[in-house]
Amino acid sequence: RGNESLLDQEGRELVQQLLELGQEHLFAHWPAPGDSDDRKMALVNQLKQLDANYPGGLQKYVTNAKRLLEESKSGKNAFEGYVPSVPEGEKLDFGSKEFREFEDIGVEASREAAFVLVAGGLGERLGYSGIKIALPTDLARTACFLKVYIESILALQAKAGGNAQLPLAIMTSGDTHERTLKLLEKENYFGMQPAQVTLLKQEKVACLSDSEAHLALDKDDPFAVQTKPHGHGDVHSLLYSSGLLKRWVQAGVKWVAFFQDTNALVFRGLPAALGVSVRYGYDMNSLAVPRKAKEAIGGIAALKKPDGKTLTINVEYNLLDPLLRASGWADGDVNDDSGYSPYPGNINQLLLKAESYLPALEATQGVIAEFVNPKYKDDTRTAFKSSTRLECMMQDFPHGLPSDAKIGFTVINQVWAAYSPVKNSPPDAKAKAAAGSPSHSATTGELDIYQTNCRCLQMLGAQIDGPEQREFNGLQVDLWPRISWTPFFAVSFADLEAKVNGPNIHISKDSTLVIEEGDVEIKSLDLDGALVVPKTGGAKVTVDGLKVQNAGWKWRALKPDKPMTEEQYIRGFLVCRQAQQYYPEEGTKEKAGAGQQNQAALTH
Ligand code: UGB
Repeated sequence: RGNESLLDQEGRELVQQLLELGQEHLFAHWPAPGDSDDRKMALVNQLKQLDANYPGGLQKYVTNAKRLLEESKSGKNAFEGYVPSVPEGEKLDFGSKEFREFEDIGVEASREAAFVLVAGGLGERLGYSGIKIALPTDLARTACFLKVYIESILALQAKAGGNAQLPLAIMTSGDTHERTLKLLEKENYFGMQPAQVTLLKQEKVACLSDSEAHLALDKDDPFAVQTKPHGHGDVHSLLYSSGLLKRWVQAGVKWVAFFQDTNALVFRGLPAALGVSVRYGYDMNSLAVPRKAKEAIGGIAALKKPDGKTLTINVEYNLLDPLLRASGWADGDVNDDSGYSPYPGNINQLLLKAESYLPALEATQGVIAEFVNPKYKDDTRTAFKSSTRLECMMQDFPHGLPSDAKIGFTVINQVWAAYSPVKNSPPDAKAKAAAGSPSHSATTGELDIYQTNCRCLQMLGAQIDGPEQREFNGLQVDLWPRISWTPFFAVSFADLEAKVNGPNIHISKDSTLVIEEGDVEIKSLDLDGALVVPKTGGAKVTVDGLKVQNAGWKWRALKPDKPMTEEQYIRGFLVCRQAQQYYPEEGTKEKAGAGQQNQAALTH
């Protein structure tokens, strides 16, 4: 009371609205006018911001929160009464004839695709202080994730020919926005036109302190509301509220591909999955992996609802087992004869058909499915251990589609081929591996790139020796020859097939091959050591009859008592560059720093 005069019209209306929503506690402690006025204004300004950031404003947020908290309190299972079955979809062997056919269709369709990278998360779980997309994908080529993604899109764009510019949106957050922008600017957008790239910044949402959906005030500052991230599902509302999806569709975009921040192999599977979307006309298609029963990733399931309609959607692993048991499968979530669960593993790499995505966003404003996950103090399920908030996940999008929408999946049967994200810190990765799960570590994220490249060349008839069994950060891993190339060299099997003559290639097990130039043909090569094909600035490179023998580059396990960088720590190794050959030799200057790195490496 008495403080009304401090507020403008908008502020007064918002406060009034919040009072009607039972949020008196936000203002009850306010002293008389003249005392702490600037702090009161700071709170009202923050509330205005929170109101503006959420579709439907704080009124809608609190109303949604009350409903979801009520459901949570009563222990309602989101999938109660639903009967799961295995949805329709395609399972492909990486590199098979069928895979390549789908890939060809997908590469062709990508001329009408737009790409969305969700990169609002910080690397806390990984034990990395920077933004994850700035991490090198591998220490042979040392290109960062963002560079690999952009190069892949540009390589697809080059195939589209003409003036095509495939658009890229990057969802950032307060934690990652500035650093993402700086990285792009510093690297000249890695070759993209700045206008091709749109950054969409997600904002945090208000925290809730109890089951009545009271907004939580900051413990140290009674003039501020606590906030937390709303989740990667924000990407849908941002594509809607920014008008970006609509503009893309007007410009002819037919497909929208979503991917996560640290999976360097995503473009190995995405074109084939796009081919599957095209052939079957999928409104939504999830690139997926074989999933071990009970593995801690969601399973994609077709759920028959009590009204007879079917919803194909990701079911989180903790819900899948009880759902199966409740529907008559007494053993719950178990492997079938293939040794895997029949429900494919969700990896959040999604392909949406723009024609159905846009109307779904317009109908829902992009707020598709929220949930709340409070940690209760006791069985009364009223008070929380700490504040909670509404969250949303991008894979829950099927809730926004009509019930006759075509939703499918594309599994790549080889787990190493299209999904090896960098998510877990060394101790967590070790624990996961010990429990028989993929470690999803920086170690495997890098080594799977080499494995995939080696196996691609093997499929084309090359003789690739190895792998060697090694231990890094306590993980038992296969170290294949370190083969890493720019996507301009090969973004598809068809590219690779056209550029290498497999049967005339031999690479020994401790070798490294780095290809930075796109226009390279390998007619014959015998490599035992390290070979770098640097950027030539456009001149075609033909490797023919080349025999390389040198001391090469060594992947050395770290010694814990020696100095190391964060990038090395999370992998458990560093690279000792002992000797290499450049071919053609003019490119050598670009690698002048290699010697310095070598000095550090020698201390290990
Ligand atoms: N992200 C954002 O952009 N904003 C956010 O608010 C949060 C995240 P995590 P998560 O790959 O196995 C997902 O944290 O959420 C970005 C699926 O939900 O790495 O634990 C973030 O930057 C799960 O079903 O993953 O689990 C990153 O790029 C399963 O598929 C992405 O969202 C799991 O990934 C994912 O964030 C998996």
